[in-house]
Amino acid sequence: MSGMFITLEGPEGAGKSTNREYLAERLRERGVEVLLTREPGGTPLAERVRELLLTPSDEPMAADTELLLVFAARAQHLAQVIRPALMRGCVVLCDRFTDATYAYQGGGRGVPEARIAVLENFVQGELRPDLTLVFDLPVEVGLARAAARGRLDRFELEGRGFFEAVRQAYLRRAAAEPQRYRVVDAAQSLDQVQRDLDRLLPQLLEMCRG
Ligand code: T5A
Repeated sequence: MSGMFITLEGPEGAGKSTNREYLAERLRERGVEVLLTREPGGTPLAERVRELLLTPSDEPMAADTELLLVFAARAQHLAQVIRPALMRGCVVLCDRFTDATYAYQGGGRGVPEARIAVLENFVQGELRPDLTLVFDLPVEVGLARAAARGRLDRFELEGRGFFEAVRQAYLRRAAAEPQRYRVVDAAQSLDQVQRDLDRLLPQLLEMCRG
């Protein structure tokens, strides 16, 4: 595949969506063809699975059900959107991907990593992101930003301990594979975060063109 697959990760309210738009603009200004997408979701069917995952319900969702729904949506997204875009040579900027599964279902829910890895290999084959930006910030700051937007989704109703485990899982993954991950301090002002992204841009462009 000739394109490049960049994922944006981090806990709630870290600024992934805001900065995904910002990065896409900077890349497009320089003539790069960019496709923006997100998980869970990214196709009409996968967006319906997203609704199942995010809508609060009286029936508790078993951790394995959640895990399988996340990967079911991902299989559809890969088949319909991500793989075709990479084949066309696009840069795919995706708001969350399988690192979120390791962080939320693994770190947050306690699903063993080995079980996640089996599904990762089954659904993705050898496909992994070329680069992952982890927007890191203290849990309270992210939750306050998410709460300021209004109604909370099924994940945002979890307690502080859940999100602390999510954050630590992201940081562990980034530390274990520094060549793939860049950790961005997302607690800074938006201007400062975007100045940090500007500093990453030459390296991104080199990867896109290389
Ligand atoms: N999930 C997902 C899993 O459990 N497993 C998986 O495998 C996958 C793929 C998806 C949920 O699904 C779970 C994780 C999630 O809980 P989502 O809506 O995609 O939900 O993800 P959220 O993190 O909930 O999205 P948010 O919109 O809350 O966070 P973002 O995208 O990180 O933040 P953003 O850009 O929308 O910004 C939030 C607010 O903060 C402000 C923005 O203006 C906005 O109002 N903001 C800042 N304010 C001050 N300073 C800054 N630096 C700011 N940056 C942004």
